[in-house]
Amino acid sequence: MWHSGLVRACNALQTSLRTCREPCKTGNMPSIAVCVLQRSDGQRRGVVVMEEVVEGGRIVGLRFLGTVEGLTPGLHGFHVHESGDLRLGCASLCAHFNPTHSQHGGPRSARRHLGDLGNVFADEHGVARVALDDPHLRLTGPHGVIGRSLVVHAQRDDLGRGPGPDSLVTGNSGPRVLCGVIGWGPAAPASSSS
Ligand SMILES: [Cu+2]
Ligand SMILES: [Zn+2]
Repeated sequence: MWHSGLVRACNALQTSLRTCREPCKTGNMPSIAVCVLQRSDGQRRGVVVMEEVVEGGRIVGLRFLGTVEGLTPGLHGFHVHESGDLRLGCASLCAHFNPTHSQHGGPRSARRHLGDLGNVFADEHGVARVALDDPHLRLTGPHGVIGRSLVVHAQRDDLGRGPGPDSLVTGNSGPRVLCGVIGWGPAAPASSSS
């Protein structure tokens, strides 16, 4: 029976029956996005939730909140990459999200890829907390992140300050150690501030 098959698949995914059977009310437009960050071997290492920041009825940015673990202590480049294609793991996520055809920089650089979110800092336990607002990115539209991806790199992003030509392309942030596709999440819980 297809239904019991679904339930079994559900349990195999360690997802509750309730989650599988009931709609999670994403609405007609996403109110949050979610990215589960994994290693290339599929091991899960973190979650980042994205939500648009609204001030005075206007969207003024995109907030990234989450935790990533299993990193080497120190700074690690953190970017929105262009695609959400994991067929070759993190390698097929293409370059930094760059709809303005600019050069690599840091999140506060005048010239930057829109996907340039700088670095996350991993503590001595290898845990990095992500908490940043970006004024340019959105959930959807020309600057939208949904359907794209997040990548955490092995090395520090030099934010375009060099050395070498790759600084203005990748920030010399090295291999992609964690990545995940950014997808629609359920409707955000009502915010007490709005
Ligand atoms: Cu990157
Ligand atoms: Zn970049």
